[in-house]
Amino acid sequence: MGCSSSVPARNTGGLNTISNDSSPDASSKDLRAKLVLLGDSGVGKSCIVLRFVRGQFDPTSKVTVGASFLSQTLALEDSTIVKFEIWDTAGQERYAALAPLYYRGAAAAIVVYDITSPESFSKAQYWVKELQKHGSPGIVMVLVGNKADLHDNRSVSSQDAQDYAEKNNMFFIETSAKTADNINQLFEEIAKRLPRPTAS
Ligand SMILES: Nc1nc2c(ncn2[C@@H]2O[C@H](COP(=O)(O)OP(=O)(O)OP(=O)(O)O)[C@@H](O)[C@H]2O)c(=O)[nH]1
Ligand SMILES: [Mg+2]
Repeated sequence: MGCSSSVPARNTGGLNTISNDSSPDASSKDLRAKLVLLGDSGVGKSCIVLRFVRGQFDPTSKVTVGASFLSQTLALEDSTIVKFEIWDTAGQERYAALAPLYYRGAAAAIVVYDITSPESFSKAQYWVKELQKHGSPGIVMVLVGNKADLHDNRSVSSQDAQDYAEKNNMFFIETSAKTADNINQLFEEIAKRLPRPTAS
């Protein structure tokens, strides 16, 4: 199981404040956003990132160890360029204590479950509570039901997830890293919700 990319995991030891290396010609509308993915092991976090960053799906790669870092830019319709600095965390229980190193200071969090796994939906709720307690104030939180291609084995209803998301002020979307369904939309919706710098 696993879709960790072949990019080596970069461990920053938790020093994950966003550096200020925007190029001199960067437009003032351009945004940089630290984004973290959280969720149970095997729900498809690494596959979602790999699909978004490289347009690939690799069903044979490994579980994430610690965390891995990737970045990707996205151009919005209003011509804003958003650079996502993405921390893909490891969902295995033994890594749970590391999570704060990655979500601290994050502008957005994607909490992922697998639509065929009620346990993973419970785990997602655990991460939402943790982010509410310890995440940045105003963090953009998104609930993602992944593996939507496995709808024949669905065991978390879209309605339940939508209701939960609404109660917790989250955007909700179902995706498939395998078919690429809703993957770009997921990141576009996050980009639209990021706070814009106040005009000067
Ligand atoms: N059918 C289907 N399988 C998927 C999808 N996304 C991921 N998978 C499979 O689910 C397994 C786990 O995917 P990963 O992306 O490695 O899971 P993860 O959440 O990163 O797991 P950890 O790194 O351990 O936290 C892999 O075998 C993937 O091929 C999807 O959208 N549909
Ligand atoms: Mg992973």
